[in-house]
Amino acid sequence: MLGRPMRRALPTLVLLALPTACTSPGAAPGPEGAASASERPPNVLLVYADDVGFGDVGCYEGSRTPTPHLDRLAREGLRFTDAHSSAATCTPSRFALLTGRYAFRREGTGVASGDAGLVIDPADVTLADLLKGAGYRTGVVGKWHLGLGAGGNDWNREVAPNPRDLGFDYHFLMPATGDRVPCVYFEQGRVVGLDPADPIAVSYGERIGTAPSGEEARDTLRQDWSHGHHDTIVNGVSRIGWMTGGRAARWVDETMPDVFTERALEFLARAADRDGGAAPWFLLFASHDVHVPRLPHPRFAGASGQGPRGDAMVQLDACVGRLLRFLDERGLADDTLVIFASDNGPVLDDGYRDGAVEQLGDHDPGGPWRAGKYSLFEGGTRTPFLVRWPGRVPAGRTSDALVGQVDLARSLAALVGADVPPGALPDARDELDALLGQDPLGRPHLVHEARGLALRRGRWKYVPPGRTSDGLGPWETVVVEPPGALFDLRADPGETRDLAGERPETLAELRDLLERIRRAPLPAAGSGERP
Ligand code: NG6
Ligand code: CA
Repeated sequence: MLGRPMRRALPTLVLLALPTACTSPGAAPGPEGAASASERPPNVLLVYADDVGFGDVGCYEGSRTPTPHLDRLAREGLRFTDAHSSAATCTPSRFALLTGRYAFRREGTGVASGDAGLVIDPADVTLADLLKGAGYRTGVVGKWHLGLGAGGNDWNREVAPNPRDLGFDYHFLMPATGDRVPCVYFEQGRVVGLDPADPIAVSYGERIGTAPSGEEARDTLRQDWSHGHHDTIVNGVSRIGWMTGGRAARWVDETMPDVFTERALEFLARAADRDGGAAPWFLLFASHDVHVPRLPHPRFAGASGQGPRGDAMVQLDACVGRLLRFLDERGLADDTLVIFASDNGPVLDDGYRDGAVEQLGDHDPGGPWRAGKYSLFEGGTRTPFLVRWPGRVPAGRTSDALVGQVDLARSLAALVGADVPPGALPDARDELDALLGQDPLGRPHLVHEARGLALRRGRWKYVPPGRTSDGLGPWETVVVEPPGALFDLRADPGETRDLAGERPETLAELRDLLERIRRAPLPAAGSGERP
């Protein structure tokens, strides 16, 4: 037992926060009459990166990429070494992050196409619902990839349901991914900048339109494809899926991070000014970097020495720098919990020939962990995770606690004193103590989803029999023979020695535990129980 109440009441937080908030340097006084930080829970800025591996952030082992702003978060906060996305791809990770429910429990949570319907049921309680219910102004800016509307949408009209039905007051999004149509921005239920005289149409079945495809006009492309990605050409790059019209609304990849950052800063300025600064805000800033296609702004060309993939990482870091500067300039840094996380592990060639493999040099995107995106090995989900809250989270420390993104909703609900209705966030535990650096252990066990499910329990990792991918793209397929593989991550972080034959009882325990979790959420959420 962890030996603390399941849900902390806000008054406790207020008492704890008072001494540090009063003495911390640099805390700018709020506007006249505004509530001070100590009277309300913190703002929450969740920076969610795309395909950023453990070793892609400068302050992590293996990195050769300059990321001064993310390194600053580590210096001023906690750097986690055993933090995980819920899955090794985007859609299921984002689903679990927002709903506190493992994605394998819900059909249709695999990588969503660009015309998929909303993957989260508006009846589900989400992280945004809980924070909004606690008085937060809530926003999401960036990559969504959780479907919109009923699916097969008419993008010329309002598309609903959308994030407004999931607790977000504001959204400005890329609907799916950069490599999938529709290649337009979507704000408050509508495509941005659409000319009614040039309606947009999207198809993931029949080809539409007469423009040459990426397969036919391959020699005209600004970035060649290596697998898939050879349908409609937008901004000189071919994508997955077919799209016609909507020309004035089409995005330019190179300016996308600036567009997202500006929309985010506008949201933050509005939210920070609301009620004289008295009400807290939550922003999910979901960067598209370093997902493909990687077309960073020309001002980042050569910034990493690793080609476009590393340059996109430097670009992401610069966006984080702009958001942090806003907090500094507004005197909000001490009142804001900043979290940096990634939706899955790293990948090099993910469908475009952008030099990621050839220009890698001695940069190691996965750090010490095996494989990356798509894999059941550690690199699939073990990703960078930084938490900064000056005065409340120890600065410059490292935590080896086992942390899962599936717990964020319940842990943040506990932080702000929000009531979680029975049955909501079924797989999420209140792991706030681990997030704040007060519990060195974190979760007792964690499911890892790729094509199939693996399980962590303490030092042990169970990978079931079957196929999984290895490497960082191009991939190899590894076949795990029955009864599955068992690794001791403490002794063998690289998952090189299968102990299935030596420790059959441990393997059986993990396999049985995974089966119990698969059948039903376990243990009772937030009970603090350690099996
Ligand atoms: C794959 C795409 C890949 C990427 C991935 C989703 C092909 C050949 N590959 O199907 O490029 O888009 O889906 O990535 O089409 S994720 O990070 O959004 O989950
Ligand atoms: Ca991703």
